[in-house]
Amino acid sequence: MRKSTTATAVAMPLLLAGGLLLITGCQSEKDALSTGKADLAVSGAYLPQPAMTDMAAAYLTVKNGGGKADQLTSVTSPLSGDITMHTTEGSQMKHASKLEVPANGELKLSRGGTHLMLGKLAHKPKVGEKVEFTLHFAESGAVKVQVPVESSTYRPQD
Ligand SMILES: [Cu+2]
Repeated sequence: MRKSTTATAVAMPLLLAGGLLLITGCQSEKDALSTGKADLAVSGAYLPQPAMTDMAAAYLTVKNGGGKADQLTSVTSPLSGDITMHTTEGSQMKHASKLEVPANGELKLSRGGTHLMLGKLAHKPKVGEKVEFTLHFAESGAVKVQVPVESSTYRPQD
């Protein structure tokens, strides 16, 4: 008896090579997350009348009502060709190359804390005078502020 072997035809399923093209939308997550913009407002600015003509300090608050952080990167004024940003750690002042203005938050400059330091004054500022400052922000660009000169002992009411 002859054993017949029947070739079993194995039907190979034909894999359609044409893959599905996943059509992905063009909207990027990044766009969706950065819809917020920095929205800055400067308040409470003052410059205590300095005792000397070579140096002064100035204080202000920058409020950010927007959903994106910003950074104060430099400050200029006709009163001083040498304005730097300082933070205070303990009794030491440290130079800061930029100051963060958090999203939906504020950057507060105050006595004993973060402040603007003005050197090489063009003249000695007097009480009642207003000094123009230009604050330069990374996101929001230049913001001009008129800063009143107050008495040397002036303290803002919070
Ligand atoms: Cu300082």
